[in-house]
Amino acid sequence: MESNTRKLDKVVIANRGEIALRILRACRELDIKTVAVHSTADRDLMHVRLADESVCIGNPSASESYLNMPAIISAAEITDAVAIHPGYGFLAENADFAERVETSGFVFIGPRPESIRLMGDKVSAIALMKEAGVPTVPGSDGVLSDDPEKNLKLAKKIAYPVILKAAGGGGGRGMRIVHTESHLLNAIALTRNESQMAFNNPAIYMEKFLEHPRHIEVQVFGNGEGRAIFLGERDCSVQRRHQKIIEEAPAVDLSEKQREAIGALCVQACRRMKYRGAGTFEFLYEDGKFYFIEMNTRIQVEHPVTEMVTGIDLVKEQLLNASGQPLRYKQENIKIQGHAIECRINAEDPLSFLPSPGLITSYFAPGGPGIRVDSHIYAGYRVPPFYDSLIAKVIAYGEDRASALARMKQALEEIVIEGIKTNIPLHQKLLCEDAMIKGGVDIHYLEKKLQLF
Ligand code: MV4
Repeated sequence: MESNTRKLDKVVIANRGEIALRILRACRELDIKTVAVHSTADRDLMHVRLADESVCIGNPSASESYLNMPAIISAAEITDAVAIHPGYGFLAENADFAERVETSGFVFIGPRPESIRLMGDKVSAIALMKEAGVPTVPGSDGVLSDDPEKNLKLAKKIAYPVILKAAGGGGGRGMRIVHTESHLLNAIALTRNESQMAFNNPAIYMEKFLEHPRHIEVQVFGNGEGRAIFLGERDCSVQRRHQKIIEEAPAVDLSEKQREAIGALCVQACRRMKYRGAGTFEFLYEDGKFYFIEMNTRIQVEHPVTEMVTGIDLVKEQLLNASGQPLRYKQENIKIQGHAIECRINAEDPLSFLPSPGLITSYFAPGGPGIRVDSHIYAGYRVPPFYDSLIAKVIAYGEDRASALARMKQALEEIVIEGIKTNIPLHQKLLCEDAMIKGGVDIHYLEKKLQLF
């Protein structure tokens, strides 16, 4: 064994549901032992059953279990684990958690705490991207001042509509659109207050509000020592209330030249911060131009579409990186081949979007060429009411977009989930829409469509 590699003997999976099972599968492939930590509501999760060991860490409420840092670190201590994988959501982008994991002597399977902190502050993230040459939205170039005259002048220069965002926000939290000058100063005061309340940070910034963008994100992977690669992009524009429901790779109508250019800039930014592990640069894409908005320092829900078109197992790479292995891929060897689409299956009413927890009485998983299902459910499993309603991800791969779409349609015909309501009928309806068949819809498409249904 090389001196810079450590055996990742045992990993704590600090998450639940499909991603916990996804991480367990990657660990098994690499002969890494697993510890499932779970709440009292999650004893029957599939990955708890499959894990080498499991530790109950608290009550159903996430704040008492999956967000309970001492409980998770204690579980790592008593099981003699080496590393902790946070998955997505919960503590995945909590810099304090990453720090506590490392000061407790464990490997945090994710970026260094400083990177998480830097990207968690949206103002410092944008500043770093600008330095690296990544295109950003025209805006305040830093935190908004307290000078009303200056702010009025700035907004006029940017031109209305503008958007105010909390430096501590992200993912759609702490934003306010301002359409006219007469509303600006009041809006600034309100957004500052909300920002202070929600994020304990009154800092806000201003951007030009883009009215009909697509949401395109770039997947990167860094070795933590200044080497990084990009793994193409994903179009995640089909969303409602900041919850994505369909994602695909590659983005339609993006030229190879554009892809290479934006990818190279993201790699530059990763090099500058010696970024470690998997990360995602979020962009708005409008009129053929990219505008950076945020960086996510975690493995994302929609990572499978990237895996399908690159042939690279991102979770396995995370584990290998955490074990000290060098990056196994060179940029020139990464080729985007074919097309992949993911439909997120949620336990919810397809029209009202109200959660629909309860007992799954029967389950049949779709299959056949190009179909992948990432899910933890089984017949007899009870979906608890305490967490996110995501119960499965159906991913369809094809040699081109039409083929992936055809396979997805068939998969949604085959899948059987009985006992609870799901959004499968919504997916089936959407995949028959002309705009979806054509591709390239903007971030407002779904919400507008739903008003017509
Ligand atoms: C924007 C925007 C338009 N212009 N910024 C929402 C989530 C957060 N990540 C950033 N968001 C937006 N920022 C400017 N300058 C529109 C959104 C936005 C959005 C972005 C991505 C995906 C879905 C969205 C839904 C509504 C608004």
